[in-house]
Amino acid sequence: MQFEQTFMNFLMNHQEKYNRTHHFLILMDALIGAAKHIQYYYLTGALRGHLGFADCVNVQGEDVMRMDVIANEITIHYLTTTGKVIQAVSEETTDIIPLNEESGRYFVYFDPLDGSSNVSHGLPVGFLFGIAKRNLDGPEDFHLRAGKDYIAAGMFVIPTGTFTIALKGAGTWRFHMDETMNYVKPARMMLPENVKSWELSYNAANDYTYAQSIQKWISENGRKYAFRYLGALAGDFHRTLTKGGMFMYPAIINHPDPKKNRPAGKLRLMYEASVVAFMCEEAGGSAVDEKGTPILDIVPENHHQRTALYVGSKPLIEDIANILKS
Ligand code: FBP
Repeated sequence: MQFEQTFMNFLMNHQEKYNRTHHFLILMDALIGAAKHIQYYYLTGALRGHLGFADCVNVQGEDVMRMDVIANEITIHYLTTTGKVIQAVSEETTDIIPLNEESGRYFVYFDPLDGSSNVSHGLPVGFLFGIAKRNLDGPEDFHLRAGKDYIAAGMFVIPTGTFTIALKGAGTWRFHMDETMNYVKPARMMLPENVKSWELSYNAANDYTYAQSIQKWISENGRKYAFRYLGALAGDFHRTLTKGGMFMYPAIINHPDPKKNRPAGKLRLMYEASVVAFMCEEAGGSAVDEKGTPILDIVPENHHQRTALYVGSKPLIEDIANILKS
């Protein structure tokens, strides 16, 4: 019989190796529990009629899916049970969620169900999270953390049962769900240097609305790489991490209908862009915004702040960053 190392065993060894505490194990156990619960509801969603709209809009002004509400409720429940979370930020909750502000140890920023346009089709979506730690050397001022201050970030691709997590200074690791619904078999992820496997991923229907410099870059370089687009950040970035290349969601600034312009970008900084940027950097890649600024250096002014995103293999991101800065 073949037995694989479980994620929790991997993490306990990591905590022991770096002389860390049990607190983080309790938090990660809760996030794993939430992901499995969300996976179950998504897998049975079509049968149970959970894949429709919830007849309400979220703080972003977007129509909310029933599964967004279910996934958000499940995640907040599990985070609350730990007693370890100071505050949480969720894409589906307008305000910052106070949980254990006195004795909590971590801030958790999450998107409980990323890739809404795939939900009604039962296609892959994601559960994204970023974790930062309380200031243990003095009073906590509850400021919103930049990605570079995260201690961990990860994503579950649902319902494929793939879990990828990056631990600060310890790399990015991928796990797969086994027959007992445990995440097992840790594999270290490093973006491949061989450009032959690189892929580009972006919403090609929008390319005429991007900055002229980005449109020019696409026309000069687009055909050098395979093109793939799932329409869910978790799924698309999952491929970028495996194959190399670049995922991008540029600012939309030349849309014929000015109301559809998104000069600040579409994706959310704290629980989408910083999460994939953190995982990408721990896997040897990088990520920038529309000004060519490293995503992990951006200090949020608002917990639902948006940003443009270019993430992937360093040579491509450096190339794009030089164009964006010029
Ligand atoms: P939410 O679904 O969580 O709002 O996330 C935004 C998102 O769906 C990303 O997952 C994806 O990369 C992008 O928007 C797709 O946007 P578009 O449909 O404009 O290509």
